Amino acid sequence: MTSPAALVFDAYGTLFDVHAVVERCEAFWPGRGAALSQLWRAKQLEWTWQRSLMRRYVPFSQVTREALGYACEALGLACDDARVAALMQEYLRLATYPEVPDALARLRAGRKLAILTNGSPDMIDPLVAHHGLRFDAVLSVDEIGIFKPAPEVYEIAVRRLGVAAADVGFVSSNGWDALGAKSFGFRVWWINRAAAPLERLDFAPDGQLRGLGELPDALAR
Ligand code: LAC
Repeated sequence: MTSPAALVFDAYGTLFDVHAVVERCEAFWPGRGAALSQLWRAKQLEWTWQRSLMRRYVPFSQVTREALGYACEALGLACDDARVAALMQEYLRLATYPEVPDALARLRAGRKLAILTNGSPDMIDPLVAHHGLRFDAVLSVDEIGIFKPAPEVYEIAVRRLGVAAADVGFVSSNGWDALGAKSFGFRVWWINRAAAPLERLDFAPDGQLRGLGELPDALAR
């Protein structure tokens, strides 16, 4: 099979580690950082799905802030505006997974690289700039007002990159996003760092890898 003309990456959880916030959470609430980070992320995602089904889009930055407030309340952690602001700031400089910068540099030759994310521009643009990462396009669902895995979202990449769906390689660590992209018609690599079981939706990504560093070789096969 020919190598994809464009590679499109999910952002949060794939390139950037959302649980990089744990350290700051720990500093505020010792012993509770990991639990807070897990619930924060879980609610952030759940509400994107709920809002999309209800057609009640708001930017991901708002969803993320509201999910943080909910998670603190649910866990009984006192949280003021200053702590919310500090943790939202952390989201603008989340660590990349260690292999990401090198892998992106190796993947760049001869093809377009893009991000397609739920993240609104006020979140994703500063984060990409913080790490000095170079992409041909940083695409956000914000331009159409519905979250992944709505098919319209994946269509953004086809339209904006000018590449047919079958020529797009989509890369995500979020199993539900990988399958959303596969359902749409992309070739999909699921970055399954945690060796999690596949979501049971009757179809599968084209490949499963343990990290982004394995992608250049997978594309060459
Ligand atoms: C994103 C979410 C799925 O970056 O993490 O789109």
